[in-house]
Amino acid sequence: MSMAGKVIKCKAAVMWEANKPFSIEEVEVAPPKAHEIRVKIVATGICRSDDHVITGALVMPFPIILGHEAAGIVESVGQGVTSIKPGDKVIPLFVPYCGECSSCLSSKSNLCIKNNISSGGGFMLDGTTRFTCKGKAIHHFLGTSTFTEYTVLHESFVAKIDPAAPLEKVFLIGCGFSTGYGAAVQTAKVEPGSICAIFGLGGVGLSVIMGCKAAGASRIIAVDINSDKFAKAKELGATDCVNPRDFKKPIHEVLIEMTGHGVDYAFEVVGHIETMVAALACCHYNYGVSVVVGVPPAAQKITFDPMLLFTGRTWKGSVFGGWKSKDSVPKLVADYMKKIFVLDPLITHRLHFTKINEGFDLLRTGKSIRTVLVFQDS
Ligand code: PAD
Ligand code: ZN
Repeated sequence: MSMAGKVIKCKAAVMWEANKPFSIEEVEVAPPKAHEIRVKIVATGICRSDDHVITGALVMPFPIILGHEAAGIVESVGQGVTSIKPGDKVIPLFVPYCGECSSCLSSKSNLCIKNNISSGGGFMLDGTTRFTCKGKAIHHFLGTSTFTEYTVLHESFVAKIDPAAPLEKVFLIGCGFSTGYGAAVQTAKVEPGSICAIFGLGGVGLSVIMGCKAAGASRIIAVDINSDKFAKAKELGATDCVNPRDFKKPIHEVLIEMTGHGVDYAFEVVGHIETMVAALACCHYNYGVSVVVGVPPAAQKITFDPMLLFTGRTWKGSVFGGWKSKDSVPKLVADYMKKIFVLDPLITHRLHFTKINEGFDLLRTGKSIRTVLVFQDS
């Protein structure tokens, strides 16, 4: 029976307040309004950015349905949606593409002004929500909200992908893989022969390693305080692995000694201000480029020696790997289908969606890279 135009009742993982477990609830998902799309989520990954909301490092309004890295199938569309139809396979986009704003029109940027990150978010573009639970409106997250059987997305937050794509793999193109890989090939534009350092070897940092390798970097130095992450980093292309806790001196000095004058490109993929400064300081004193990928912790400020910039280093940030999402996501899916890169090594755990709290424990204890949550019982 078609539910188009009707409210769908389904299960979702609601985060009622900060620092609490998820609670699996029955929620009501309103039909899509004009230019919106209702999607049945098939697979969704657990990313550290979701956890940042729970801890308060990324400030969002509660109650909220988190989740932003996913793949699913269109259930119904609102008025005026012409490019996507029910049954299409799609990936939600936490960085939208409206195609009209100064960022979308510029070849230099990808952060569409309709993004939900810098605005403090929590709502659809019209300022309302499509989720209700126990009579309360539940907030959206980054225009996506994928820890639910059904979600509603504005059409500028959706990319249609190859109908043959395996959703349990390509969900990673919705965040972790594209963010890391793009930070190397798109934001930094790593050249062949470069020396790179990557701070933080989660799903995103390991994808930076893949990007550096694909770009032909000659030395890829992987940095993490959890040495259990080193085997996978080496498998994906790291040439050296360094644990800052094995040294008395600061990590940037260790990296400068290892490389002579510092690295060509450094990537901060943790989300701590200390590693942001270390990733700037370990760059080549003249032309090194440092890219902030980790989400900056709320209300913390950085103090650093401006001489680091004066002498020629560049400091930049990268959201969603610099990709213009709507255009690039289908292309990245096509590249995956052509086996240009792999995703399997990043997916270490598969759990039923109702075990979401177990999935977050695996992330917090450093045991998982990516856990994929699935909605089918098998
Ligand atoms: P993760 O938690 O799986 O990986 C982080 C890694 O950092 C872990 O392996 C930690 O052991 C390691 N780590 C912790 N402290 C240190 C330290 N002091 N020095 C070196 N390593 C350390 O996270 P993830 O890979 O899912 O995400 C990484 C960051 O990227 C996180 O801040 C997330 O919010 C951010 C992110 N940014 C974007 C974007 O668009 N810029 C997208 C997705 C995720
Ligand atoms: Zn993410």
